[in-house]
Amino acid sequence: MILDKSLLDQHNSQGNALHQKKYGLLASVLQDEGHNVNTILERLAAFQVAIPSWALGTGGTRFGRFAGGGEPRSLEEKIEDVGLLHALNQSSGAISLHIPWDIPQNPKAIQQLAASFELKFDAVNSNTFQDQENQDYSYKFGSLSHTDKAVRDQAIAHNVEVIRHGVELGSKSLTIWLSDGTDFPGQQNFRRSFARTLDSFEQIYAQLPADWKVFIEYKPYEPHFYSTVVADWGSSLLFCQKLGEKALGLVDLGHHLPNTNIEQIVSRFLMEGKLGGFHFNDSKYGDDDLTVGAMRPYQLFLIFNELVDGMTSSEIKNPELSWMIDASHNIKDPLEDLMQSVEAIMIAYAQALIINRPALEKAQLQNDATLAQEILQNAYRTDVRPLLAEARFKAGAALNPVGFYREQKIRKELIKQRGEKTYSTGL
Ligand code: AFD
Ligand code: MN
Ligand code: MN
Repeated sequence: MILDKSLLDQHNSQGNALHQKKYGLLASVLQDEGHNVNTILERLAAFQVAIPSWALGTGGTRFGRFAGGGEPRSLEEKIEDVGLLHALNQSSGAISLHIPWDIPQNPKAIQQLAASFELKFDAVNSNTFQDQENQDYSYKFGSLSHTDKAVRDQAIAHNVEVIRHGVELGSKSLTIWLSDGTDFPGQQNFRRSFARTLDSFEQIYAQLPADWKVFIEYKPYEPHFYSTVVADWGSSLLFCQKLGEKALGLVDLGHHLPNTNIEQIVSRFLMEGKLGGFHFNDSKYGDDDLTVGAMRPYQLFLIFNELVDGMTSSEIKNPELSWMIDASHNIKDPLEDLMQSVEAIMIAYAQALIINRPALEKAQLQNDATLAQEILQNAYRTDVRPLLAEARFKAGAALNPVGFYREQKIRKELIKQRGEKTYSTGL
């Protein structure tokens, strides 16, 4: 669906008076506090979060899936949906594809379509956690870590194929989430599974184009419940260090055991220059894939505190990061959910940008925990939403993306075009 720009202008002029009131006050307070508001706005405008191709339909659980209506039926329609999001917020300028759920049949045309919406292709994702029709060997007992070389070779070839698709689209990285693991103690030898996986990773790594990176995502459990080959950030970092410069860790916020200090993990990865990217989502229990910021916005802010520290400190030499959402859910309209997720990410980023860092450093040196908390929470409790709205306004996006989407009854329109019972590929 192509957005009629004049409707956006109308929406913005209606909301502008109230917006200016809120923005004007916030901007003058921030200015008084010594911040350069224009720099903040520029940084917000430059921040782009990739939308995963598998999040545009209502996900589901292993118990079932409820069609949301008007879901994209093809890769082309998925790109149109991301294009729509990007038009509404100007912060979703990339798409991350999952292969084979979304194989581009005509890469040139797909690339042109994406470019028409000003979208780029972020990391491509391989899938060796499901068996595909007509594949020779099953991944029931693993893929890149499998005991049988023939299965490993098949999984390696798939990853190389994914790189090939990515190259055709202008992608620059491959994300590997390896679901391999065991369900029972004694089922596998930990050391040998690691060695086999490393060997498989090395073969994939050898096929990476010179300007590509590979992201190694970790996850402690699910679909296997006793052990996972790449269980945690330590395992991910180990693999990456052994592989070389182009291998970097990927943090999915839902892939930690309860109460894990994720911000400290982020800091460690950055310290070693080994952080590749993020899969944003939120969770109460595990890999819940809920809307970003729905459960633990303070944790997200603390993570961004580390990220901004890492991105601005001259001591840190980390390559540029890939920001991606990885969420799929059962009950919300996927586009509304994604708008909320992007907004939550931007809020955390903006709050982290207004932390008084020199004061925080001083408090830390003086072991003043009270003051350190005051400084952090002063930023966290600032309502930065007018900054985001202003950045969007300047970029020609909607002052209130979800509001606009509802005013214009966009889902209803999509249902009219695509039908009530449509299922997009993904989990
Ligand atoms: C997994 C991982 C991973 C993968 C996704 C598939 O987070 O990134 O691509 O689910 O939906 O839990
Ligand atoms: Mn993920
Ligand atoms: Mn996940």
